[in-house]
Amino acid sequence: MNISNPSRPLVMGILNSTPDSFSDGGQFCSLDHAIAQAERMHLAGADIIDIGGESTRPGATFVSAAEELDRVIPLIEKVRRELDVNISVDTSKAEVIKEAAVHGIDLINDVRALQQEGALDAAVKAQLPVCLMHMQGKPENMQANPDYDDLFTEISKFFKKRIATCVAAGLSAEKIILDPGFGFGKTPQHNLALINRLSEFKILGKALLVGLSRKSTIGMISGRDDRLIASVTGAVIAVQNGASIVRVHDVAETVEALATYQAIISEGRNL
Ligand code: 8Y4
Repeated sequence: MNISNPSRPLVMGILNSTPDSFSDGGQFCSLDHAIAQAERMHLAGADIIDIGGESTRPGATFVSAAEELDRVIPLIEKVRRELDVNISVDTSKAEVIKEAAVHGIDLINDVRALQQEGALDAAVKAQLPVCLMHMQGKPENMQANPDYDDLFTEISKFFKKRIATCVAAGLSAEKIILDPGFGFGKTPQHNLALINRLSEFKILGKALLVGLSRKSTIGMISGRDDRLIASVTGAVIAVQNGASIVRVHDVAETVEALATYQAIISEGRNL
């Protein structure tokens, strides 16, 4: 399967590797917990497991490269060894890209679009598919006052510039995936417009990735705590509007919803 040009929509399952959050005296450490979660997502039909060691939620605190490596590399190693699934590394750091590439990952997922020191160089050397995401501002301040002259023009301009820079540095154009960055320096209205008019980015000729799962804009729609139905509905509409990859927490539910969508648009030819 070609991740940056897939023949069907792919589901990327989110694996969080926050250390110690599930430790209960060594009986069931965070590594075991994360592996079990990865296995569940794989069985539920995830095409890609996204492994990250840095929180990019609004206001999250800085994580060093050493800390990120500690969280992410053991997980990558174990998932690679135990599951036949694509692995993406959610990172912006050159050191993490390099080390993850050594362990045979399949995709670099960078919310900072390879703009951090050394990241582009590391990605070029790895020759892996890359997801370049748009963000206005930085995680620390991005939700303070999101502001656009024209949302789609500004994001498209950013994409074109990053594509040009990355290709000039030696990244292969066919390996680039674009992501408008739902929730990253956007108001709820911006976020919903991005999904509604996602197809406008297709002109750039790249696969599109969208991550809206359980984000606060999604929570505002139903007011429910779990955000499940709103997340799954949003994922289906993103795919309908041209997303090639959806990044989700609820893999089983999203896979079922996308199978339903596929059955309808193929009028049952897939059944
Ligand atoms: C609840 C759960 C509320 C999670 C918020 C969140 C994206 C991404 C993230 C995305 C790509 C997040 C790493 C933020 N979002 N990568 N990463 N696209 N490509 N927040 O939209 O999930 S982290």
